[in-house]
Amino acid sequence: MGQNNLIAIAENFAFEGGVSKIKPLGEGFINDTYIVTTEAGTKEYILQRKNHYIFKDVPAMMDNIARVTAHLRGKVEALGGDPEREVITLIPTREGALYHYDGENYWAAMLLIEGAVTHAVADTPHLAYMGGRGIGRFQAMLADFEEPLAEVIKGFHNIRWRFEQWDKALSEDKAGRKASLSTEIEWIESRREKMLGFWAMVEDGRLPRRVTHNDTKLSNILFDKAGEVLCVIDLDTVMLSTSLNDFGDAIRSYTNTGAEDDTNLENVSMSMELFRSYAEGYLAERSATLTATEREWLAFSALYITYEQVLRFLMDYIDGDTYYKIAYPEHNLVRARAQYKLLQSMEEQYPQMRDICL
Ligand code: GN1
Ligand code: MG
Repeated sequence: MGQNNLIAIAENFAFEGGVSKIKPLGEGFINDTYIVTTEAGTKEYILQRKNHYIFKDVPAMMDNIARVTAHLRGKVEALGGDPEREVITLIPTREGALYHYDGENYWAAMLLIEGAVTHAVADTPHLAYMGGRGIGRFQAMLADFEEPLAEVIKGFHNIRWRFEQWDKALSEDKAGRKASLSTEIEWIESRREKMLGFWAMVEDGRLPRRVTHNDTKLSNILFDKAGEVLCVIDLDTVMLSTSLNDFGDAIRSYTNTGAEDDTNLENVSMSMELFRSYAEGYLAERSATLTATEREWLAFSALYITYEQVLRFLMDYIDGDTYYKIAYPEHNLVRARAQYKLLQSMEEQYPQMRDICL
């Protein structure tokens, strides 16, 4: 979208000062994100086009985010922290709405946190430890949030639902790719029962539902220059689920010695050192409040979420690449293979992972 159109959209929001410049930020797979500079120059902002093909009810999603951030703000203030740096601050439109609808797309805005740093890879155990603490604290601050939350994406980490989608994708075979994927399909099928067994504990309440971020990859955490976690961003998928999702997804992201879409599978494995550090950081904040069953299944959640990610990348490839943004035609297949390599590495190391968490 051109600069002038973007500026016209940005001007709907209650920023301090007229909008002077907009530039793209980051490489999210789902939304489009921009940095907005204003003439006043005192503050910068984030403007996001929310993908409403994926987030089918953007107003409900923004309502979730507004209520969760208000709750977090209360906690940060009570602890004497700086709520403009330790929580996302949504910027409403000039009419006081949480989003702007331009007739085609939904837009939302927030304050940019100055001097915050994101990391693409966890290159030190300390970073992983701090990330674990950050997510642990995020969950702890939301432990007493008791309002309902909209389910913004149906069955997001629900493998039973993912299998329904998967079975449909296979039977439709929209892109005609199924025949060439028998090996990869077997990766999924051979673990189906085991993964359903885990999810059954969420369904029958053995694993409690709590406020969960659901997308805890490293790049969704802002650090300050000293390496402390400032806040957790990208709250689009905040919902009620098992908070083990957040542990598992973080491990999938932090401990990978290669890239999520590495073409060289030799690079990909799970680093036990980073696993240990993240787990220690997380447990420092959460060990008092986890149930015995949560604790027992904490390590397994990394296998579960990584498996789910293999399934989702592969399913999108089978569907003809309609969900994730891709940079080249085989991208989703490359991602699926690289995540599968990571899953295998976790499976090999599972006994030790489990010991660390107990
Ligand atoms: C997507 O929001 P973003 O682009 O960071 C996806 C996550 C996946 C991730 C894979 C709403 O995250 O579930 O784990 O890509 N988010 C959604 O990197 O599907
Ligand atoms: Mg996201």
